[in-house]
Amino acid sequence: MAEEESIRAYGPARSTIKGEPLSKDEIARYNDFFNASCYLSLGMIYLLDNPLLREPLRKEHLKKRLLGHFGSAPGQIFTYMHMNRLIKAYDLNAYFVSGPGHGAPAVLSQSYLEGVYSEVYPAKSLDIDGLQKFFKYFSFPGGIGSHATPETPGSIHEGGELGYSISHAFGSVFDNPDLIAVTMVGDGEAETGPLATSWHSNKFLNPITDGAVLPVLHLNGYKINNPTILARIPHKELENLFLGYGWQPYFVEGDELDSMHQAMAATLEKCVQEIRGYQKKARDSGKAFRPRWPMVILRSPKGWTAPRKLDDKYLEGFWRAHQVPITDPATNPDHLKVLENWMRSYGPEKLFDKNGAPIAALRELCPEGNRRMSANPVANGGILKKPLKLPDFRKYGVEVDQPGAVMDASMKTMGVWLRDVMKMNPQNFRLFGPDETESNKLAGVYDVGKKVWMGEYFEEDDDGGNLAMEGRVMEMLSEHTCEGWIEGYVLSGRHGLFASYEPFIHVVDSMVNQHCKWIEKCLEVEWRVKVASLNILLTSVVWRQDHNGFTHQDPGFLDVLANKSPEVVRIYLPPDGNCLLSVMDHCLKSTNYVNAIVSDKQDHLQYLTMEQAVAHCTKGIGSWPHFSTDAGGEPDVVMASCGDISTHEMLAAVDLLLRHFPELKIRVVNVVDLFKLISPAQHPHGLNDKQWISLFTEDKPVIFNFHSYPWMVHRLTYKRPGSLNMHVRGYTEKGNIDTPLELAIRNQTDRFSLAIEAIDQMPHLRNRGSAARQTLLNEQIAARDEALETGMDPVKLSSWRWTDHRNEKPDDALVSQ
Ligand SMILES: Cc1ncc(C[n+]2csc(CCOP(=O)(O)OP(=O)(O)O)c2C)c(N)n1
Ligand SMILES: *[C@@H]1O[C@H](CO)[C@@H](O)[C@H](O)[C@H]1NC(C)=O
Ligand SMILES: CC(=O)N[C@H]1CO[C@H](CO)[C@@H](O)[C@@H]1O
Repeated sequence: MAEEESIRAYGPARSTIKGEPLSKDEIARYNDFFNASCYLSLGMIYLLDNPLLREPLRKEHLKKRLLGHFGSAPGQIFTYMHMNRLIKAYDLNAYFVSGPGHGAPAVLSQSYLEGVYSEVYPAKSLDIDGLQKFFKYFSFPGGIGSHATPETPGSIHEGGELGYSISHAFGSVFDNPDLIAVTMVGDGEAETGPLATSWHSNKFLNPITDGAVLPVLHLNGYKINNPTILARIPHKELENLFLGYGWQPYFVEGDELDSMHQAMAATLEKCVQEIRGYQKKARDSGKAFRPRWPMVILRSPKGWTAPRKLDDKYLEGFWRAHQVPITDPATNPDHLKVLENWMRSYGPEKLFDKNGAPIAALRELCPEGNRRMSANPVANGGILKKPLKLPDFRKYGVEVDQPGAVMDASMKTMGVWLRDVMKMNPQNFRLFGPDETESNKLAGVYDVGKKVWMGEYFEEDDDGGNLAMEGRVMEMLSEHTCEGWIEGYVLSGRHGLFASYEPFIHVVDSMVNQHCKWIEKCLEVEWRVKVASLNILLTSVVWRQDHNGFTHQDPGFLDVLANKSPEVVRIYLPPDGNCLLSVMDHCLKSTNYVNAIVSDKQDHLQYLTMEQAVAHCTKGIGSWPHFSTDAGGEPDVVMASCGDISTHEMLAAVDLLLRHFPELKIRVVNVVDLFKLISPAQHPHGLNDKQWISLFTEDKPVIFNFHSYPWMVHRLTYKRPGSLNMHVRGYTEKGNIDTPLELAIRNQTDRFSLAIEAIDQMPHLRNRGSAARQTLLNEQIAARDEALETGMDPVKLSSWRWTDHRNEKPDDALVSQ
């Protein structure tokens, strides 16, 4: 095997870019800086006391539990410090994304040496006491986590759940033309689906209006207990892989430090020059293009600078260096000695002055002020966030002169408003989605913001493709990448909306989980300023999947979200178009939440005027007197609903009931804000029990038609007064290729099932109701038969419209045939 094709991380540097930009003296200083950083990383993992080893190391100085990861740290440090040289030389606006955030000692040590950590946390001062605390609180109860958590200055990416570094980084550089996100990608991380697909983000980056991501693929060869795939394929194959992804990979490989410094310095400089060169070319000419953006492949040993072996076990350059490299120093005196010698080999007595502060020569290698990567305000995006300018949604509403009798497309209406949101916020609002904007009836936005596309173009693309080099809509068929982009975009101080098919948002359940955890933790970190909410619009919902069938029926994302901390999640199910507008307006103004908004994309009945909708959505839950017959009195039954289609069937059921039993006192209740149902002790939106009773009563039957799985409503209303009277219908995982009504019948959420349930729950109707019950059952059977026979729902039922029953004299009411 030729020398340059070796896939081992040993020996003098082998690099694509040749050059020796550093003087001997500089190399010496970089060695010191690297050693100081590695020392700090080990100190965090091991030392409770004696932080500068001014006494012989004794087991009492060690933390009782040894936690954290060393293996990843040296390579990350190496990259970070060499980027500092270029930030200073070129006055770059850059920050660092640590893909394997478990290598947090790397970024924490850099923040400490930059002085940022002490500015943010004064107790962790730049002296021996501060250093002792800095070490102690790492991965320690009451301290900070062992990843690049929200407490970490300069981090927008925790890197706990692996796979999102590249998509986060891209999200942060969109519409940030000066910014460079230096992004360390773990070679283990690179095996994940989300990371693998995110390399394609380079087809969506505009060199004029966006900044750049500089990925550094960290081939340290191992994961926890396995080699990594990318580190064990031939050199050429690896190079070709990244060429195929459209990147220009530059290799830096080896472990001999002096030559590695030269290689890394030369390579990163080449990358920075190329990035700035492409940007200048595009910006000077005004012509955007897709360059082959540079990336670095850094092949260095895992646990670089650790002892090569501990007893007869490999350590440096092997998976055993992944976490705590020497696990038993407290009980094994020989290993304690090895650890001490190792730590001393970095020369802490030379690197820290008599007060325990890093020597000036180290500090001089760091940039200043906000150029320090851990001080970059982009990583505390709330500081940079400007509120959106929002057009008055009231002006975009649907005209509702006859409630429940007008059909309109809620989503399309909202799309027009969204278009104007884009128009008024051309640089800090984007719409993200996996190829569904058109299908989701949001195409109105293309009038002002096209779909970003830096790939090749065909003539036909002009035919409604809406592709453009510059645009506001980000579409890639990867929910992971879309979610990562919007997270990065929002966390760096901007605003966005992610529109997804309801069933396939599950693809990013776990990413949304992680984002919820991040923003929740941020609430506890004083210096973090709130960012915009992450808004997820769920459409193409479970109840309208006529041609897609069972695979496309899954409303369960709401269950996932409901598990998250109530401080950071909100769930809205607007029943009609005016409510959707009101809810969207609210969500785009809100901060620090994940908002899920569920709304179908097809034409639906409209129930509320704009004025009523605003009042209803402000309350989040309410009775609808214009659909109720209990005016001022006790209801016989409460008919409740949550969700647009569920509300439609529920009102049709009310209509059926009133036709059969004109004297019935029915109260119609609608829920927009799902967390109104839960106890206020569990969610700030929850109704108290008095408010609850005023809507649902404590002794009358409640038939509740829910958009999603019915158990969720039971779970939210557990222990509510009268909760045993609550009869919830929802999707029960029954589906196929169905007509809308037939699908509802299968899940017993159709008007007949609801009306029958209501009859069954009213004791005074049990005997009298028999005839009506029979009629309803017959109608349901006939409807189902017709659907199976003709492929269509009976027109009489699908074209059902609400008629006002409130002024009917009993005789007016038609008893169903
Ligand atoms: C999605 C996900 N799966 C599994 C893990 C558990 N895990 C933590 S570290 C690690 C190995 C990571 O290897 P790599 O990305 O190469 O990081 P490094 O070698 O720099 O530590 C694994 C599997 C995780 N954090 N996230
Ligand atoms: C840096 O640390 C290594 C041990 O990892 C040691 O061999 C080397 O001498 C140190 N360099 C300096 C300049 O002290
Ligand atoms: C046909 C069918 O499977 N119907 C089911 C619909 O859901 C209810 C519960 O709400 C089940 O009891 C039915 O069996």
